[in-house]
Formats: sequence, C-alpha cells, structure tokens
Amino acid sequence: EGDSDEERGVATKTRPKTKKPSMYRVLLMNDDYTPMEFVIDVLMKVFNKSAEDATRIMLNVHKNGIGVCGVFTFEIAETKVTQVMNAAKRAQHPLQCTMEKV
Ligand code: TYC
Repeated sequence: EGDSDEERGVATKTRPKTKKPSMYRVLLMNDDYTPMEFVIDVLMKVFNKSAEDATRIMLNVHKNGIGVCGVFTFEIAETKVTQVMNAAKRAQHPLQCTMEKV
C-alpha cells in the first residue's frame, strides 16, 4: 500500500508534458456569386455534413455573412481550408474559407 506508485508521486495520473491541442474554427464567408448548391456540396464533401446540416450552415452564412463549418486541430483545419479553396478555384467561384484560433 505504502509502496504504490501513486502514493510516491510517480507520474501516473498526471502527465505535465502533454497538452491539449489548440483548436481552430473553420469559417465560410458569404459572397454574391457562389451558387448555394456549390456551398452545400462543399459542406457535405469536405466537412462530412448531412444535406440538412449543410443547407442550414449555408443559409446561416448567406444570411449573416460568415459562419462556422467546424472546429478542428490546426492541421485538420488547414487541410479543410485548402480543400474548400481548391474546389472554389477549380469551379471559378469566389468562395472564401479561413480559420481562426478558438
Ligand atoms: N450568397 C450566395 C448566393 O446567394 C450563396 C452563398 C452562401 C455563397 C454561402 C457563399 O459561403 C457562402 N448565391
């Protein structure tokens, strides 16, 4: 009992070196030209949203000018921003996507 790691203070439950990763919001910007269907398609393919959720997010961005697609660790957020921007560029739509630290 008295010899247990826990009572001697050996690192078991607490791990000072591990940190929670910083999280990043991925944001979609409204514009006047990108078709609603294209935005819904991007939200379904890049962010794995259902048709219903994608439509709700798209309409929220359309109405408010900006909206959150999801919150991810840095690399995942960066990848999704790149995927959205590449899809928009390929389709010649001015859709803009960015990320910001939560
Ligand atoms: N405002 C666009 C339209 O009326 C639709 C749109 C929604 C565009 C969301 C971009 O992030 C966006 N066709």
